[in-house]
Amino acid sequence: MATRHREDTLVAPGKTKTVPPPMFKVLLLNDDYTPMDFVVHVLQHFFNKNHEQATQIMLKVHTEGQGICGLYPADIAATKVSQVTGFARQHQHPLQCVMEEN
Ligand code: TYC
Repeated sequence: MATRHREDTLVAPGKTKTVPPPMFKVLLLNDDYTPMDFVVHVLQHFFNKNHEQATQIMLKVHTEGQGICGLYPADIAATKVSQVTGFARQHQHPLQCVMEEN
């Protein structure tokens, strides 16, 4: 009796296509009330920045109004926005975190 294995199905080499997922920027927006050290902590904890990188991004947001925390697929970006917003509200800060398609 013939047994067919999945490995028998050949795909021509070089013809498989992987389509990259749409990517989203996660941004922090400036406000007048959230403490600078809280924003630095958020960037370190949720976006894996070191203290120096986090400080630079925070200062960019503070002076220019917004700054990029990272670039992620839609579901991960949405989770970051939700986690950061929840964390800020728990601490009664008005910090805004948003996503936009790259
Ligand atoms: N502007 C705030 C202050 O002066 C600091 C701040 C930076 C707030 C970045 C939000 O996303 C932000 N305390």
